[in-house]
Amino acid sequence: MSDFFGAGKIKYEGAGSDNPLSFKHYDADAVIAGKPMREHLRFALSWWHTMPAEGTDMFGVGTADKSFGGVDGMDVARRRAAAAFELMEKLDVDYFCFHDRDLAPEGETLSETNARLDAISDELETLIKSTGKKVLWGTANCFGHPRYMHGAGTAPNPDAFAFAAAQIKKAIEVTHRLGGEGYVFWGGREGYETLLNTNCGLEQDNMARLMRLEVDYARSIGFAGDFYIEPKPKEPTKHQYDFDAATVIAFLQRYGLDKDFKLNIEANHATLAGHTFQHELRVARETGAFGSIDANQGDALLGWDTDQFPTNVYDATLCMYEVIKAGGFTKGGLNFDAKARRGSFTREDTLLSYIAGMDAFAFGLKAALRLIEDGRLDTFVDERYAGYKSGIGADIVSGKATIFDLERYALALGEVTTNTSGRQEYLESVLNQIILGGI
Ligand code: XUL
Ligand code: CO
Repeated sequence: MSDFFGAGKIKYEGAGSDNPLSFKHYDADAVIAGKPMREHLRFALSWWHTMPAEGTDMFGVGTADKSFGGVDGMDVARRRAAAAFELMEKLDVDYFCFHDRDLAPEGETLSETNARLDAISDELETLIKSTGKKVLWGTANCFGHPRYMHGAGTAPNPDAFAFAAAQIKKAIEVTHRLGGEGYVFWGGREGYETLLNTNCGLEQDNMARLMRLEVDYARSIGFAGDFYIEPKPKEPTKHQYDFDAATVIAFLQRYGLDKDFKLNIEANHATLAGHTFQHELRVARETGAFGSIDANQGDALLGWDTDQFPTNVYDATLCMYEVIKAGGFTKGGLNFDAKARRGSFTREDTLLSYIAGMDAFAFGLKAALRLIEDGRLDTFVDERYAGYKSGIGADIVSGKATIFDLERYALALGEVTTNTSGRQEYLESVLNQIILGGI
């Protein structure tokens, strides 16, 4: 194994440890609620932020050297693959996620690009076999190249649509070949800058056509993984069609794709849509569309996707509460779609960022289990809706009550006198007690 990152394997040392290169909460093989923590959490490394991203922003060039001593494109790509597996080994991260273009640079033609991807896939296949690491999901970068300036599946130019179709077909083949458990569609430029030049109806019809073509092809080659859509309301475009979980679910139902897709919910995308992370997870769970998570956090004061490593234990707890209520992950997992800050440019910063994120979610898992075991929240919610279990409430739920029955009932009632307190502050104090009690 390479030694780019310098530290040994990161070990669990418990909450009292002051060793920064240790886990305080993530004890991968400790069994809680019937399975090891690693199986509850299914952590994944995001190739794009971790391996090639050098910290470039709108105002400055990169600050981190991600060449790993390589000289040209494919040499660097191979070294990054070795470094990624070293990092996963050291952090005990079992999965990774990638875009096709994260793995290998584009060539002059699509055939050359595909050949490069195949060459890197040969190496990845060997690394996967020797380490047991797995692909959580793959995807295609159909937003970075100038050909996709107006979108890919929603491009006004059918040549761009065709190119995207071919690129995604190849990305699905690579994901399948590497044993991927999922495939993500994130609509990087599938939206618009102005309605003045946009045919929204045709664009969305075409996006649905592309998804149907790709899903059918994937199933025809034996890919049995999950397909996900990752909602995001804006950035890079002013308005993205996959705005939020509810919008995506309506889109899937409208085009008859709801049996084929689940959702990959990203925390910072929820914030950009004006929702909490928990809200998006709740919508996914209650519509049976919960699939996977891009675990990161934004900055409440900023209006863009900062993709920070998640350290907010309240959000992590409420996220894991929804995951457990959804029955846990099946093929999905917690992918850290997160990057160290531009000023945190060292390799040790990469290790420390992952440790911080993994510990926050390990803590969140334990706190969410305590919340469920404690039962006060669940009992409160059950009792709040108990009126629907008998009398007029049961008749509403069963559909037995007609509009005339309800009118008769209301007339006889005179006034509603049965409201009780929502007790929000009490419930927030229960949450505090459980979270803080677990330190
Ligand atoms: C961008 C984003 C993507 C997707 C995969 O905001 O989240 O990295 O996760 O394309
Ligand atoms: Co993401």
